Amino acid sequence: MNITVLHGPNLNLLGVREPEIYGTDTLPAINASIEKFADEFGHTVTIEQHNGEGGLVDAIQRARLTSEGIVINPAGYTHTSVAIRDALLATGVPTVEVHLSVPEAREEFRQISLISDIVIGRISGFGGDGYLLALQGLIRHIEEMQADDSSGS
Ligand code: CA2
Repeated sequence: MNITVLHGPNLNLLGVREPEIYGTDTLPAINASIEKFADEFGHTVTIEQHNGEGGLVDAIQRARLTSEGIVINPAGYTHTSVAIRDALLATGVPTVEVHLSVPEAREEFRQISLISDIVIGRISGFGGDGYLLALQGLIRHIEEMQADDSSGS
């Protein structure tokens, strides 16, 4: 199966700024570990990073045609974007939300996620490893859905 992995605004700066919050791994290094992990399980990934909300919305819409699942870290848009929420709802592709840090342990404006109630799972606080945990859970979820469908129950 193919999974779309989406990184939101400023995550291209990972490893370069604020390592005390977001760690020292760069985005290319995290992406390489995601590709390796998917490949080991016989799956493929489409990975994109967008600084703009529209780019993320377009990528979510494309995922409907290309992917069985979505892993997304909407970064700052987590707390503000009705458009990303609407795109995920319209697309209907099972989605896992990832955060490198634990937003709930930080400023008050990070306490709200506009997508947490529409995703199948949420991983936070494990840095770049969170994407691998999300992939593992999402692949298992999709395989179980496919097994249920083919058993006719
Ligand atoms: O913990 C996360 O993964 C966040 O989604 C990261 C966002 C933040 O707005 C969310 O509240 C939590 C920020 C991403 C910005 O990434 C940077 C990386 C390096 C240097 C500066 C920013």
